[in-house]
Amino acid sequence: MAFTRTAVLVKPDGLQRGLIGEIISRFERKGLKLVALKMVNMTDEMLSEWYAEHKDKSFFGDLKSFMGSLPIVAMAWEGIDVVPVVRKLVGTTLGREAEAGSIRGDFGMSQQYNLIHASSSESDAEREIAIVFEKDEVLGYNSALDGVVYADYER
Ligand code: FUP
Repeated sequence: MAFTRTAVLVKPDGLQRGLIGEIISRFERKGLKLVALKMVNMTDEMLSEWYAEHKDKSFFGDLKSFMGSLPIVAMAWEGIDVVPVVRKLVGTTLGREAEAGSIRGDFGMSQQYNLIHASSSESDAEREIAIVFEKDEVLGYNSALDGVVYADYER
């Protein structure tokens, strides 16, 4: 089975709410592997590229100014089927409707202030990781947990 990567951002509201550790901890406990991590001030140019699919939406400008208002915490996580796994842990977009047990469901009430971004496909993940990380900032490695999290036949 293929190990893939996904991009995660803890958004400005997640930073302000002190949820960085909580969010990282949930992915760690799930058995995912952290392969890149840094704080970034997202520029308007980066955000226009990040949210290109929303460029004609009414909330585009507002969303970009929110996302650029404070640093975000950018991460890349690795695992089998990691894109859908992380989306499930994150929950649906609107916090007050998101499933209890998910990050947005447990901590969020808003649509825009929804704490976290997670890539929606493998191609988006590749594109997004390249927006925030240089190639040499994404660090693959053998984790001691690899053989505990997955059975041999799965790897
Ligand atoms: P998600 O994939 O769950 O992060 O959400 P979407 O791709 O649908 O939306 C991207 C971001 O736009 C979300 F984080 C929330 C934000 N948004 C608004 O700010 N206003 C809206 O009316 C809709 C979405």
